[in-house]
Amino acid sequence: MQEINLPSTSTMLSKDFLFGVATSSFQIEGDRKGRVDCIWDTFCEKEGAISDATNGDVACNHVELWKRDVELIDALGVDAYRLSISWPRVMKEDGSVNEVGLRFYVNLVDDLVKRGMKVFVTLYHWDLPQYLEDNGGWLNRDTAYAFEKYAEVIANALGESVYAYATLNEPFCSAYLGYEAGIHAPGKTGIANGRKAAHHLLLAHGLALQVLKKHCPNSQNGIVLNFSNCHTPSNAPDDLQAAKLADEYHNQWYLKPIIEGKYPDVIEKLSADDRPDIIEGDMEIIAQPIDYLGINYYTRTVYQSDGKSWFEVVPPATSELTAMGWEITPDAFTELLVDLHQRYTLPPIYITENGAAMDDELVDGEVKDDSRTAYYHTHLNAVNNAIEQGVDIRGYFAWSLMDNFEWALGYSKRFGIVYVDYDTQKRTLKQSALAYSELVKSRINRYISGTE
Ligand code: GCO
Repeated sequence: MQEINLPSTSTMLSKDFLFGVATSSFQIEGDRKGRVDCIWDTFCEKEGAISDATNGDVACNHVELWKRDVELIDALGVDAYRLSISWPRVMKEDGSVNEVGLRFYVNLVDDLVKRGMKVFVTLYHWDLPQYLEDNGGWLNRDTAYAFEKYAEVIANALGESVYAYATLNEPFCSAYLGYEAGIHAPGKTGIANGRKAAHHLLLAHGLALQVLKKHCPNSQNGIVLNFSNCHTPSNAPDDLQAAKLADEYHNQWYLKPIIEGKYPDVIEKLSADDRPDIIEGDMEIIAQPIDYLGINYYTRTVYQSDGKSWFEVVPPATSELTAMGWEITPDAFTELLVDLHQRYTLPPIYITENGAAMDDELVDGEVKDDSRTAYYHTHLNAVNNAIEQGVDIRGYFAWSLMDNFEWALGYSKRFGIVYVDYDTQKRTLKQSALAYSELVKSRINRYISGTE
């Protein structure tokens, strides 16, 4: 069996470094009747939107099976679990709280805490209540204020039993994929829409962060952003310029406002109509200090000039791809972390997602996913390399605990370290889960034997 190893001198093997697994509400929960509709329910009904024409009605049936899932997480030996809360399970259209929905999360967090687990809660992992979308969703500034109210409900209910709160997960995906490229819910398109949604999401982040800091000052309060290096096929000045623009447009657009209170220069290239409306005071709300930055990383992207002073994606040329068609680029992960560290004054970092979809097969009760284990091995070592170069990284979460609803690709892509049989809801640990668990548990043996 393929193993995951870190150098014995790695600080990642010390007690303070957290290892965890991650999931999100819509991708695993099911129990649609226990909540109001969200934009993903609507999107799933749209012809051709989801490649296998599935939806989140049942998913991993986690709302019913959560106790078993928590036992599974505990058995892996991880220190932390990252989950997200379904806004439509908690807030009803009239602004009142769905007490049954809220209780679900209170019980879940309670159980995790009792087991000694650190709980990372994301408030928004893309499942916007449909009633808010009906009023414009993230194109409507009011949605940011609705998010602030929802954040207050959660902060009051869960309080500081949550180790770390993230306001948003990957606003890039919500804004760009959802409102600009149209491949995620709600399927809107256009630059103006994408940029407006991004600004309102960042505003929502700032407003919710204030709430979290007020009610849960001892929790770690931050945000989760995704990054992909912007590489070029050549060193031609046009391509280098294209990659710089892509980096500003897709990566720095979300980080720079938070750390430095301003959008990157690429905003100047947009027509006045495409720029977001920034009201006085917005950037100050967005730029409040965060306690930590969550980074999600999967792969690099190669860009070239489109010949019109803008950028376009160059499809991967290598055969080292995951089932998503994403290149396997661990060195680029180190490069990215070091680069962000050099560019900005950042708070401590958690790697809140990293992992790979592979073509898994369950044979005789086993999933021999060596390629996924190898991915974890190389990417964990990439994190270690970044730490050695001075980047302050405090933890790592595997995406994902278990196979789940992979958005526009439905159940066709499996990211779990645990295999889910969607007919029986049986969970089976893949070999990558065993290897990850072994790595995590090997640390405990180190503390006990005092070799740390
Ligand atoms: C993301 C999301 C996850 C995805 C994962 C694989 O990073 O896009 O947080 O929900 O499932 O990334 O695409």
